[in-house]
Amino acid sequence: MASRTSLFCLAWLGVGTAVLVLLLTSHTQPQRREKGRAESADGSSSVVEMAAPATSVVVLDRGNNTTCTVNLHGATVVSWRVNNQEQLFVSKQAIFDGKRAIRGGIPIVFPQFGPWSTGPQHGFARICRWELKKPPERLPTGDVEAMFQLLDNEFTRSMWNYPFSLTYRLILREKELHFNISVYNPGAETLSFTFLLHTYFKVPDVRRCQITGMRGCTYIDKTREGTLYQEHRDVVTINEWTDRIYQNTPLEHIITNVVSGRKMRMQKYNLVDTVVWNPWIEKAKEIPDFGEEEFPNLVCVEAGHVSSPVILPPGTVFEASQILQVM
Ligand code: TA6
Repeated sequence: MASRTSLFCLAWLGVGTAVLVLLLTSHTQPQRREKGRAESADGSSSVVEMAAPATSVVVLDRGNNTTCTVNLHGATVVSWRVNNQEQLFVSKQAIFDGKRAIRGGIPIVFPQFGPWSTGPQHGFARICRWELKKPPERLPTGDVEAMFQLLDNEFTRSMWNYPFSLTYRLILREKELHFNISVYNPGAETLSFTFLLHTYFKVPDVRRCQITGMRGCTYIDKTREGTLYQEHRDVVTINEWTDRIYQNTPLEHIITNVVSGRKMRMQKYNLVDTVVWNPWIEKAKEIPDFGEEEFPNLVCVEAGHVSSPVILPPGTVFEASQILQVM
């Protein structure tokens, strides 16, 4: 005969799941009035439904004030807190209307990096509503895993008329966040696309940041008409408008002087390029959902496959991953 406690837990689990299913229908961003919250039995997750349009946020909670918050709009990671320290930059002017891309966090760029003749800059993945394929679950290691999926639909096919399945698995560890991406081609035609994780790191002062791993790499400088140059410095620093696509970069970068002066390690697999961006003073004024004074507090270091397209024959899968680690 099952004990009273286990009966109680089972009952609570049933309730938690029911609420979870109910709430995955709607909307919006933390600043807005909270309407409902569902916690999972093991405390590893909550889905927050807000009282305004159109997205849900999914929270992976590892305990010890270590959380990762994902907005289903674009499956955009909008917060990663390690021991209560926020690691990602989100603009105070960011717009959470379920339509435009979120200015900050980690937007997903797919199937087109940069300007696009048949669709918006940086593709549609960051402006589509994604499905929560697997709600956050605590793993035997104590880490928390969740999976998100975007399938082709009428909207995506209006710009890119191909079937695809894009899956995004996140694992929240003690001081690490793991991203596992897979693109499956279920169709009869070969796909050609570019992909990037447009990561906005929060920093006290970008002028004090250094990024390793670019020495010897060629880069396309978008601040100088896309001219190709070679990087000769051991560490890249930022003291002006910077917008560079570094090609064939190594598997690892270290970014110094991120939150509270710590270092951030970025490891990447099958993401052969690294984009480094900061709009600086003048460009910041041109970005409507960005505060003019905010440019010193972010550095974008973006792992991607952008300088040449991924060619994906029918029935095959492209897999890539990134690990961010607070050092
Ligand atoms: O990744 C760097 C970049 O491509 C820059 O050229 C700049 O445009 C930035 O992305 C932001 O793009 P967005 O479309 O989000 O305004």
